[in-house]
Amino acid sequence: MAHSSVDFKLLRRGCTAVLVFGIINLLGCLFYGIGYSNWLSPNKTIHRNMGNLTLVTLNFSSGEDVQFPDTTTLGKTLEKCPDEAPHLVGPLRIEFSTPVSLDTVRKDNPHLMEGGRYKPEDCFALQKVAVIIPFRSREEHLQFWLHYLHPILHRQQMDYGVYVIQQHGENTFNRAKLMNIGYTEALKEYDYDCFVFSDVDIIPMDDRNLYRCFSQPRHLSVAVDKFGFRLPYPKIFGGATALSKEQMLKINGFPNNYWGWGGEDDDIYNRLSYRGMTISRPDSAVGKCRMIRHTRDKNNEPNPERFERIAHTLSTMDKDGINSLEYKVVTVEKHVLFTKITVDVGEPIRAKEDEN
Ligand SMILES: *[C@@H]1O[C@H](CO)[C@@H](O)[C@H](O)[C@H]1NC(C)=O
Ligand SMILES: *[C@@H]1O[C@H](CO)[C@@H](O)[C@H](O)[C@H]1NC(C)=O
Ligand SMILES: [Mn+2]
Repeated sequence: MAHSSVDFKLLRRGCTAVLVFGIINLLGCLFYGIGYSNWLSPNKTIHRNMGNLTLVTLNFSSGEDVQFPDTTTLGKTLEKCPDEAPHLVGPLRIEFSTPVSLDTVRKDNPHLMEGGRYKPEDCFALQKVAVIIPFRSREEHLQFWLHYLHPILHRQQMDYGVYVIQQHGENTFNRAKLMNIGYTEALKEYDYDCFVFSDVDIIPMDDRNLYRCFSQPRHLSVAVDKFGFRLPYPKIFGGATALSKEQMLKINGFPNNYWGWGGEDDDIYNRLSYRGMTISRPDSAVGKCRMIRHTRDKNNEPNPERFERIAHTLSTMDKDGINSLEYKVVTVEKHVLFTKITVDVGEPIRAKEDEN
């Protein structure tokens, strides 16, 4: 009896917390909703300045699947996985009130192979996907990410691996360079044909949001709660994205010289657009995501050079990217749930020759 009354108290406390959380969320949505109403009008030019960028035409491309080479010739007799994975469930309940332990996540995902690798057992995956997470001291976010994403990726039937690319030391954070490193290091391990780049705090709210590649570069985090479940501006290409190896090579990867917060994602958008590509996105229902709330990280201040840099992408992209990438691997750790590669990315060069 005493036992059940304790349970009840706990339950009541839990409910109050959920209610308060809900109200806060609702207020947040209202606030953003009013501020950002009518952004989303496909194929319409919206001239509004969001404070950091002038907007241009939004082009929703259909996002057809890419045809990757037939993999059934690799000695396996398995049939190709179906185009539509049969175990998807649609909308998911995502919340961050109760921390999850990696032990639990490991138990929940018994099919993982060392290094956070998975491959469907009963069919041949359509794509080989490396999921790259640029990272530094966000252990709690990583736990949520692994807890939610492994089962989703499992249901999506991809042959995938999770790579956490951790910036070593205390220097200013360099997200795009970490993503270049993840791309390079993952390719040394396996013949991946698709690369998903995800911030550690972005969780999709629908498993029909496929974490794989399409005929055009894919933006996955299209309707984030933080932005009132809308695109903050049409050219946004941050958060979580997917690029095929071919698309990566076309743009020479990402810039290596954006130190601190902001702009690197806009540079990547510029690169794609200068190479004639358009952005593919799921619709705003399937593309709903939650972002784990957090305060600004240490040593990731807004980058004062970002506006200057994104104005010159066209002339810098061919010499700054995968072809100029330099770094040192500090450690490689193979965990069950992920591969963690700690890297020394160096520090900002403020010299003249680095300017365009
Ligand atoms: C929009 O996308 C379509 C199909 O991908 C393409 O043909 C068209 O040129 C694009 N329009 C703009 C303005 O980029
Ligand atoms: C503009 O804001 C978006 C969303 O927060 C961010 O991803 C992007 O990097 C910013 N761009 C610049 C130039 O500050
Ligand atoms: Mn964040």
